[in-house]
Amino acid sequence: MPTETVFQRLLAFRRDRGPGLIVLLDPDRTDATAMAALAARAENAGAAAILYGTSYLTGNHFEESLRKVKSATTLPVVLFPSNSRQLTAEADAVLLLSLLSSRNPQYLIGEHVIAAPIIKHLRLEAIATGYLLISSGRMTTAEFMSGSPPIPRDKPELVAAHALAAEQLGMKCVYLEAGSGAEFPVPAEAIAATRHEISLPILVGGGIRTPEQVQTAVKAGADFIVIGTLLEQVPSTELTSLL
Ligand code: 1GP
Repeated sequence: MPTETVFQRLLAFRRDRGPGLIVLLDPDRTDATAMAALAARAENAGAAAILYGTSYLTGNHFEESLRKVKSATTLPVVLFPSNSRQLTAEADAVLLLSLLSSRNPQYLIGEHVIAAPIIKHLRLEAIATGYLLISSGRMTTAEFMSGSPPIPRDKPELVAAHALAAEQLGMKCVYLEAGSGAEFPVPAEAIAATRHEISLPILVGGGIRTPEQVQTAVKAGADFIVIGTLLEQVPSTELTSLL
């Protein structure tokens, strides 16, 4: 029997259990033991998947820590790389992000060309993702590193048009990103406008810290909510209370 891909698992999760939580683990900000414990808790709380990656990568325990995370959970562990240095066969898949809100070719296609033979060699499942940065109150690492202004948060129609382009380009999902630790999460209007325009799964993340913010995003049409900083800052957060 052919093995189910990670993307198929996510679609099945959404179909059978409704909108889900995805927990982001950042190896630059959290040590391996704490990440493994978080991964186990995420699974017990019914999360859909783990994202693993960081916006810069200063440490040198990337693979070793990932192995520890993998050994603590049966959830799919999906790479969330900011560049081609963060690719490893230890993961189950890679969220292959094209920063469609940018006009910087390096993050639209340049990094992907560098990564393509590596992804093939590692036999990693690539989940092509239209990645849209949306302004969130202050400059984020992703904005600074990519040299790309985010889409203004009061232009939901622009967010939706970028998402529609992602769908027409054949991407598998769209990620509306306010940036890790964002002051304000992605506005409900931007999520709702995107939901109205496309049928692809929509991931929403950045600055989501309360059950109300999760509910707002879900009501607006998000399929998966990504949570990172909250769990680093308040590790005891009850994940089940968020959804
Ligand atoms: C960042 O969307 C993710 O890429 C998660 O953001 O760390 O603010 O939860 P937070």
